Amino acid sequence: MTQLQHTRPVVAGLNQHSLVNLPRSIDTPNYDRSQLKAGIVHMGVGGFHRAHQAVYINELLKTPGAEQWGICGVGLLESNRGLRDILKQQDHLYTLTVRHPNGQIDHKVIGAMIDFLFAPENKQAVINKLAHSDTKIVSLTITEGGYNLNPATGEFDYSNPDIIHDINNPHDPITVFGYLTAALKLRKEQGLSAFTVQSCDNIQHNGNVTRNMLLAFASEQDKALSAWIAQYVAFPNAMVDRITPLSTQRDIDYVVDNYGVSDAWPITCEAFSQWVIEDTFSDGRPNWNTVGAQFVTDVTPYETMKIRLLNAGHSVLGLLGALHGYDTIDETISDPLFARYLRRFMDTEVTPLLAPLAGIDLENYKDTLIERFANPNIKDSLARICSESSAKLPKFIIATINENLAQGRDVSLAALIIAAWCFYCDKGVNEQGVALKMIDAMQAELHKQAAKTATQPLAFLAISSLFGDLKAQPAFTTAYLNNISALYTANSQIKAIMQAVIEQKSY
Ligand code: CS2
Repeated sequence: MTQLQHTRPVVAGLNQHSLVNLPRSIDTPNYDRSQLKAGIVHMGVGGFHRAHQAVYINELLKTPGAEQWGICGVGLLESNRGLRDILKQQDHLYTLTVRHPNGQIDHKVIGAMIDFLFAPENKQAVINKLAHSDTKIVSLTITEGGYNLNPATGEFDYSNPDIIHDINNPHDPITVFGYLTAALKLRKEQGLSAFTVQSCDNIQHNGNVTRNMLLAFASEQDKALSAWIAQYVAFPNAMVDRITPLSTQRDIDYVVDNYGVSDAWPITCEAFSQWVIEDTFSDGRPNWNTVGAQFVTDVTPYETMKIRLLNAGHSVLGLLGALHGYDTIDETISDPLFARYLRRFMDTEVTPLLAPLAGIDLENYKDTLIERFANPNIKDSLARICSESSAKLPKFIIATINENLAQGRDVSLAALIIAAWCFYCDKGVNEQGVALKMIDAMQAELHKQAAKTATQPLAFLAISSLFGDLKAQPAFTTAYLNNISALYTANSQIKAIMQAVIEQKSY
């Protein structure tokens, strides 16, 4: 008879009761969580929110007087059911393991979240929560793709079936726009003040985009409501930053071994964290500036710098590194050719477009980025970086290409990135023939167009919602076609192509 062998001792789960048993070196919430009110309702609770905004709030709650700024999470997707169960079982607590480049590790338990509502099970509860008088801010991390805009035109996409459903069924929403509108309508009817809608996604002018999209949606339902939203709801733009890899079994095991409790969805992230926010709020806000965030009147230059250097840099390493056969960002950037390619791209195709920023030394910012990417203790998978590239690249890289073309500047390093993306979508394997993960809302269309490349080399660029009229711009297509023909040569090697592009680049 074999008996079940436990490789690890059974440990208690993380929750409010087990907190007292944690080693003293762990930073646990030292505030009375039972006294917190949910002044913030957050839609889209993923790893990033839990490593960023919730951590700022956790710090703030350690000082008295901030009790009104607890967070209630909301999950809109069916796939959030498991998350709801985990958070509930853990009294909405979770561990945060911060890994510095030098090996230092900080252990924390974050207590800022006090409730979580799973929308598919009770839509009205979510609408009521959003319309509750305690709710002052509704924050969003719904990913770049969640804003429902056509990236090439910037217009709201009315053809999305979920949006059509929500416009016609105001009491049965599916999308974030349906929920926000239903709740704001209730607030207006009840004479409550409007909440702030605060985007925390990597989109240039994320507040303005959210405003434009919400107004486009609401005006289809109720013109008077849309005018009220335009007048009273604030949509601060913000730049958000903290590299947060997807959690793995390794992280779960690490928590058991080092915290002495089990956490079914722990977060691991880098030590660096930045949040620059425009100080325009409808009905008050936490003093985030006392815990490391920065309030400014215009966030535009910070956003551009971050999206065009960090996020774009990730995509450069992600797409090129994946084709070569690397798995993580730190592994990719430790290859000198990839580091050189990225730095050239940042220096010659991005930096000349960036406005100077008081107090920020761009050379130093780029050096820091390279160090952050190289952090050997953060295993950020290229699969995460390459996921949803159709929502990311228009903002991260194609915008840069368009601006360079408009100024008559060279785009050859960026052209290889787009060609590599096409090859990735077409073949779906790396140089060793190993399958690459493809997670993208536009997956079918990307593959369909990319697969025509061998016979119609510009077919991929015909996806006009992503590329606009790029295929009609010889200054781009000449470089793109060279790269396509190099990539589609039998036994091509991405490193040889990168080397050739660097050598031939005109400055
Ligand atoms: C990444 C971002 O998803 C991506 O492609 O570039 O998630 C990045 O890690 C964060 O924006 C860092 O702040």
